[in-house]
Amino acid sequence: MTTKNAFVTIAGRANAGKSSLLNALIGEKIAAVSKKPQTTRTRITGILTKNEMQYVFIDTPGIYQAKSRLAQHMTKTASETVSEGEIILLVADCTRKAGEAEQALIANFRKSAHVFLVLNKIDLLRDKEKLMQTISDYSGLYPFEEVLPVSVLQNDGLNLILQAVDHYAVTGPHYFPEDKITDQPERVIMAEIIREKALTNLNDEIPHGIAVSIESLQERESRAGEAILDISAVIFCERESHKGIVIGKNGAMLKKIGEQARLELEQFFQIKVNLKCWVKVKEGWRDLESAIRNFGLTSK
Ligand SMILES: Nc1nc2c(ncn2[C@@H]2O[C@H](COP(=O)(O)OP(=O)(O)OP(=O)(O)O)[C@@H](O)[C@H]2O)c(=O)[nH]1
Ligand SMILES: [Mg+2]
Repeated sequence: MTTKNAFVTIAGRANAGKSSLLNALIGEKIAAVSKKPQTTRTRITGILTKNEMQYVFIDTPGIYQAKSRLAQHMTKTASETVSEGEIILLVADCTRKAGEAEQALIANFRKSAHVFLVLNKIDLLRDKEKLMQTISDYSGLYPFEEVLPVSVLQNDGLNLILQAVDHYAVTGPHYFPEDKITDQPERVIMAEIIREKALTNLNDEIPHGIAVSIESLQERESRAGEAILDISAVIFCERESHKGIVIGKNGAMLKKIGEQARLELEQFFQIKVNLKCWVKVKEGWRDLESAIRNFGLTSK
C-alpha cells in the first residue's frame, strides 16, 4: 500500500471552534474546549489514520488581544506554527466579521501554503445572505483555495475538509503508529481535562489564571481486584482571593470540578479513577517566565 500523509495547521481567532474541530476530526476528545476565549495554550497534535492516509492536525492557541506574558507566548506559538504550515485551515466564526486576528495570521502564511477558510458555526446563522457577504469579505483578504462553511457542533461539512486536504497529501511514510491519536503525554491530557472543567465552572478572570499540574499518578488494585488510577492534581490560581472561589462554599466548587473531571478521565483512560485536587496560589504566574516554563506553556 502506498501511504500518504498530510500535516494540517488549524488556526484562527480565539473561540472560533478550532479545538472542537480537532476533536471532531479525530473522533476523540483530546483538546480542551470551552465558551471562554483562550482555552488552548499550546500546540496540540491530533492524528487520524484512515487506510493509506494519515492526517496530522495541529491545533493552535487562538489569537486574542491579551497582554499577559502567557498570552504573548500563545500568540507566538500560533504565529510560528502557522508560518511553518503547508496546509492551513483558517477557522472563523461565520457570525462574526473578519478582523485583526485573521489578518495577523494571514500575514504569517507562507507563499506556498494551501489555505482553506473554514467558516464554522453555520448552525447559528439564520440569514444565509449574511454568509455570502462574509465569504466575500474574507475573499478580499486572501485568495483562499476553498471556502468551507461547516458546523462542527452538528458534524456538518467535516468530510469536505478532509476531501479538500486530500488534494495536498504527499506520498510518504506515516509518521505515527495507526492507533496513536495525539502527541500529548498522558499527564498533559489529564491536566487539560481538569482545567477544562475549571474553565467551564468558573467565571470572570479566574479561569484564565488557572493552571493544573499532575503531582502524582499511580495505578493500584482494589481489594476486589479492580484496577484504580490514583491521580493527585494541583489547581493553581493567581490570587489568594481566587483560591476561595475555586474551592467554593464548603468545597462545593472544587468537588464539582473534580467530579466532572473524574468522569471524563474514566471515560478517556478506561479505568476507574480516584482523583484528588488541591488548590494553590501562584501569585501572578501568567507574567512570570519561570512559571510559564514550568507549566510547559512557553513558545519555542
Ligand atoms: N454553535 C456552535 N458552537 C460551536 C461550534 N463549534 C464550536 N462551538 C463552540 O464554540 C466555543 C469555542 O470552541 P473551542 O473549540 O474551544 O474554540 P477554539 O477556537 O479552540 O478557542 P481557543 O482555544 O480559545 O482559541 C465552544 O463553546 C464550542 O462548543 C459550532 O459549529 N456551532
Ligand atoms: Mg482551542
